[in-house]
Amino acid sequence: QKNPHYASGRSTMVHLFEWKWDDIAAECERFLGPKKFGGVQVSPPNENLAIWSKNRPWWERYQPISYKLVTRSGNEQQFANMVRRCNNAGVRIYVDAVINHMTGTWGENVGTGGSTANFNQWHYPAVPYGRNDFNWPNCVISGNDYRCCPDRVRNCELSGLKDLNQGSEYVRTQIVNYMNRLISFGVAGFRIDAAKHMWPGDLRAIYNRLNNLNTNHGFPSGARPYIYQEVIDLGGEAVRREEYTPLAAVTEFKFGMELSRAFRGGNQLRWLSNWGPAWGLLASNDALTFIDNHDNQRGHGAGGSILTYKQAKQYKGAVAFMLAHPYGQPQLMSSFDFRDSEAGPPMDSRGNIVSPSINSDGSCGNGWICEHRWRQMYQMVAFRNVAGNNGVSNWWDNGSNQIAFCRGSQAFIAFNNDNRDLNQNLQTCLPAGTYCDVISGEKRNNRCTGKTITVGSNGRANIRIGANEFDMVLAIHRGSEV
Ligand code: AAO
Repeated sequence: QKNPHYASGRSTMVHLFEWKWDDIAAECERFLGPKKFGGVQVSPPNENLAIWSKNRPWWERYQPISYKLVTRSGNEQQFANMVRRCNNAGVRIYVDAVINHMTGTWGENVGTGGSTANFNQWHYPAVPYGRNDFNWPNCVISGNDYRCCPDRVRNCELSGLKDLNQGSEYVRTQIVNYMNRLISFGVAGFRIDAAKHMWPGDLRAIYNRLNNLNTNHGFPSGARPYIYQEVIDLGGEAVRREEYTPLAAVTEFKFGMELSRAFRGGNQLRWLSNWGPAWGLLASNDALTFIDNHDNQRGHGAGGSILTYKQAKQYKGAVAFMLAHPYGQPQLMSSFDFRDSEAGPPMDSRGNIVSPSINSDGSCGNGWICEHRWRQMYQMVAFRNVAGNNGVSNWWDNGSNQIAFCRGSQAFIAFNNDNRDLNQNLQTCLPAGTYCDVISGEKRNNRCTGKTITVGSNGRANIRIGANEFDMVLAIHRGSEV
């Protein structure tokens, strides 16, 4: 359950946060497929409580009211159609599975598919769940519980969200049926929301009952769903991510925290020469890696000073390092523009999500950031695909914030996060030739719209990145020759 089952030659997924299914299907065909993205994490597809009293915040989708596939992103038929079209484009779909809990208690009680619930009775007739299906008597997790009390983290409510008892055979069956229905539609795996708040033994029982991936969607027979479990563990807590790695992969929150720190200037880039488990990170195969996620980019979850699209130069640097380095299974964040931590996606006056528009330069409009459509992002996705399984070699640094390395004889990258220019003759490990820097430009009709780099017969090249340039990265690879 640690293999994402990407189509061959692909390596990176993107979280299309709050996108509609029809838009994702189109994006797979017109952009993600051609640019060789591996997959998409989609927002929770099951019915949630519509929270009008908070003007439809993004987080209403983390309050399930049933397992019907009806949300602001679309209905069941649109979901199935999206998975089919994306798989045909070589792009896998991963579902954010909210199985720890149902809703909180609210004064309004109609879901995105029209279902209702009686929160005070723990009654969700559209599943159906009743009080016996929840941990009882109920209690709410406090900040201190994270340090002292693993049983309270698992058996009490996260933020007052009604806490399902996954130890119950009936509850397990509802969850397994929901996930297996998604597998039958062709999804390749799941993000397990709030995995920290469920017992590993219960999760194991659920995972074991999941079907193999659907061979009618191009998966090999016997393929198990890819599972990455959301466990925030920055150290010092009662629940540890190592309790979950025997089951499946885990979201590695230290990854984005350390890289954000370094690219903000809080730690010299030269220390990244041994990036990986030596930094206290999980084994590479166990780690789903990202700089920011939908929570911490807006101060939820393991918030703090995480880089986001709002600090674009440093952010692109951190993402480029993530994609250039072989460690982990990377995920890109693709956001809508937000000013406060609660605001929902771009929507009209009736609460319907407004689709991203695509500008003539390929960027998005209508309030969508679409980081994945930034040249510096999608060209690094291609870089990672070309770098393949090669390790890091020929590490160079200037003793502070200028670094460079090769990925075998396939690809070379340099970073300058110092306030002085980088101007060095460096070993690129590439065959002699003229290469197009995929950060400052791209190859179009065999011409380069950005910097060109001349690699000599000894593999060396003059590499320059000015301290005040738009980007701090320079990257070349096999296939970027002009
Ligand atoms: C909403 C309202 C609430 C209301 C509730 C019920 O905001 O006021 O009570 O409804 O009606 C999202 C939103 C929530 C929202 C929820 C439901 O973020 O605000 O609540 O939807 O609509 C914990 C969990 C982690 C969780 C994270 C947000 O462990 O699983 O909180 N993330 C997922 C999703 C997220 C979603 C849910 C779960 C729920 O990604 O989008 O919530 O489905 C410590 C712990 C962490 C803990 C954080 C926050 O972290 O370690 O496990 O995350 O605290 O409580 C430093 C530390 C770090 C620490 C952090 C914060 O960074 O190093 O360890 O500080 O103290």
